[in-house]
Amino acid sequence: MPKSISLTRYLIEQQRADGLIPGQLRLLLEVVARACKGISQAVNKGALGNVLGSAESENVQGEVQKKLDIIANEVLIEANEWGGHLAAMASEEMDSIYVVPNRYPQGEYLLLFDPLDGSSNIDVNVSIGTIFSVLKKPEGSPGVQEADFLQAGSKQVAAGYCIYGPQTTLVLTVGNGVAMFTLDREQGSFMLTQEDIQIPADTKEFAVNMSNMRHWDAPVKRYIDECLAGKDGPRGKDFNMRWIASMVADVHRILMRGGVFLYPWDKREPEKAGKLRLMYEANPMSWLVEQAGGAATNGRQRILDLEPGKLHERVAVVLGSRNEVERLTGYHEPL
Ligand code: P6P
Repeated sequence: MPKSISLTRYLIEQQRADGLIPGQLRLLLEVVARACKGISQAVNKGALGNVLGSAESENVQGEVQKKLDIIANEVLIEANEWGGHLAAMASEEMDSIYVVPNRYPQGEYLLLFDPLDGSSNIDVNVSIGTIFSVLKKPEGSPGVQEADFLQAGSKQVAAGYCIYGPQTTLVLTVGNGVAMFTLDREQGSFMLTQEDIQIPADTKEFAVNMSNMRHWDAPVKRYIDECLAGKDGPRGKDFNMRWIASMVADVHRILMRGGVFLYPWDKREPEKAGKLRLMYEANPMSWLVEQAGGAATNGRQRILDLEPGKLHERVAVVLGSRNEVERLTGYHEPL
């Protein structure tokens, strides 16, 4: 791979090669990447920038917001509202959609994001990240309303995340495989460092919050028990466990070396189906994982096939190495 392919060059060359990235979408992705650079700067300042700690407010999920949650949300809104490529935005941190103000031209895309996922890790200096998903505004829809966002994950035209860890790394798909760009802080550019990322079909590593085990349904308990039984059990191999409690970091590890990630249904809040949000966490991550050869279900159905009923809908998530996801999904009764 030539050493110096920037995100801009990559997107232009993809646009030429397969037309998957119309000009407006390329501009949108470059604006999102620039916003992630700004968020990375704020995250990296930490205590020096007075950005740690809670903001004394709650989001639509009823979660206490961190200062950086709000900063990241504002950076994404301000970066994207004026460019003319978006009709509206939706965020984990905002109750309702944000329609591009009339003083700016409206575009054909809808941008959804979790501006800073894993924010419980901010104050303890553990990797966090921005997750984003791009949909097209339905044709002929006068203006833009929340219902325009309620599209299955299979309708996404772009999805990605930016992880703020030892490196700041942007991982992106437009439907033609998964590419990774590492931020070169001297140049201020995201540089292509890996393309056509592939998740191994098998793994010996699972990621789940084990403290919730007593609340899971039987198929998930069976799957994890078999992993814990190791080589003397039905799986015939020992498993390792990782849980960073930051979806971006856990999914990034799986894209880099395989594994299976579970945030399963939990009997404590059965109506919520799961903790993670469908539109701006599960859908973008599921598309990335599928584009890298993995699989993603809610335990029974392909996540990307789920028809959303609400903007902030939650979902159970099992994603990663295809053979492991299919095994666990197979333990559930078909619908
Ligand atoms: P728990 C972070 O708050 C998040 O939404 C995901 O990033 C992460 O995978 C999960 O919640 C962690 O949840 O219950 O283990 O703290």
